[in-house]
Amino acid sequence: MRHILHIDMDAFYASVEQRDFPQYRNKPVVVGGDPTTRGVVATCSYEARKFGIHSAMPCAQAQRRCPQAIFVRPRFDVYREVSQQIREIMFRYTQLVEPLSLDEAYLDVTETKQTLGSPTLIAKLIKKDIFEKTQLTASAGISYNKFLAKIASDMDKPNGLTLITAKQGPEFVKQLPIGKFHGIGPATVEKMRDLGIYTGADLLQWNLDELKPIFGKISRYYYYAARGEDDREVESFRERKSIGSEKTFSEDISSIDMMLEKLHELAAEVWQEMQMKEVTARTITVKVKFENFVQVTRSKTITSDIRELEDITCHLRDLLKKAVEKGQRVRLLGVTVSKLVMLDEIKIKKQLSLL
Ligand code: DCP
Ligand code: MG
Repeated sequence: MRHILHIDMDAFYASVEQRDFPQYRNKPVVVGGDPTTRGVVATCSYEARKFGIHSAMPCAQAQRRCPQAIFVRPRFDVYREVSQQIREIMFRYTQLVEPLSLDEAYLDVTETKQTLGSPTLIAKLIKKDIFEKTQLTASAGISYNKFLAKIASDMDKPNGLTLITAKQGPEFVKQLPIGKFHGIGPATVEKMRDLGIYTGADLLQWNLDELKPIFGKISRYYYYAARGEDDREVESFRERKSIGSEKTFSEDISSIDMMLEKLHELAAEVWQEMQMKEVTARTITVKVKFENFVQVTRSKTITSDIRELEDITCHLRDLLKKAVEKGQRVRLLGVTVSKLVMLDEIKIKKQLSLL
C-alpha cells in the first residue's frame, strides 16, 4: 500500500499578503484585479470568505458583498519564491513530489515512512517546516492514494491535517458529492446529474462498460474512484513531459472525415486529462500508423497556450493532411500535447488581462 500526502497552502496569495503587510492581518483581503473594472478574484483571506467571496468571482461583486474588504494586486514573484521554498522542504522528505500548482503538491512518502515513522507524523513535520520557513500554514491530506489525499487536505482547512485510512476509504466515497471528485468540473457534474449520479454511491452502480461510451478514457478513473481506489502514481513534474491518447481500430480506416472524427475524440480525452492535471501545452502532435505498420508523426508548436479544446482541434485537419494521403489506410491514430506548463500562472495572467 502507498502512503500519499497532499499538501495545500491556505488562502495562499492572501496569506502571503497578510504576512508581508501586518495591517492586513485578521482582515478581509482580496487578491486579484481592480474592483472598479472587470477584474476577478484570484483568492481571498478566510476573513473575506465569511462574506461569500471566492476565487473567480468578479471583484466588483466581491466589493458589494464586503465593502470594507482590502483589494490588493498579486505579487507573483513573491508567490513563486514561497512556492520554491515549500518545494525544497517537500524534497527533504521524498523525491516523489508532484506539484499541481504553486501552492499544492502530492508526495509519495511510502519509502520515507521506513525511516521517519507514520505518514501523519511526516505530514506534521512538513507543516511545521513550512511554517518555520515561511510563517504560512498549509493543510495536509493523508491517505493511501492521490484521489483521497487531495480530498482529505480540503476537509479541515485552514491549518488542517486529515487522514483517510484504507479501511475508511470506500465508505467515505459513498457519501461524497460527485463535484468533490478531483477532475469532475461543473460540466461533468451536470452530465452525471442527468444520469442520476449525485454521490459516490450513485456512481458505484455503474460498471466500466456503461461509463466508457459516455465519458471515454477518464471512465476508468471514475470507476475506481467510486470504490475509493486510484492507482495513479505520484509523478514528479520533470517526468511528465506530454499527455496523449491513441487508439487502434478494429478495422483500418481510409476516410479522412472519419479519421478527423476519431482525432477529435482523442483530443477531447487529452483535453480532459490536461484539465485534470491543470496543465497547458504548446505543441500538438498527431500520430498515424498505416496498415503496413509504418508510423508517422506530425507536430505543430503554437504561439499561445492551449486554453480550450478548440485550440487543439483547430490544428487537427492540417496535421492529418500532412501525414496522410488520400486513399491510405490507417490502423492507429494518436493525439499528444507536449511542452507542458502548469496552469497556475496562466490562469492568473488570464484573469489580469481582463483588467
Ligand atoms: N488561484 C487563482 N484563481 C483561481 C484559483 C486559484 O488565481 N480560480 C490562485 C490563488 C490561490 C492559489 O491559486 O491563492 C491557490 O489556489 P487554491 O485553490 O489552493 O486556493 P487558496 O490557497 O487561495 O485557498 P485554500 O485555503 O482554499 O487552498
Ligand atoms: Mg491552497
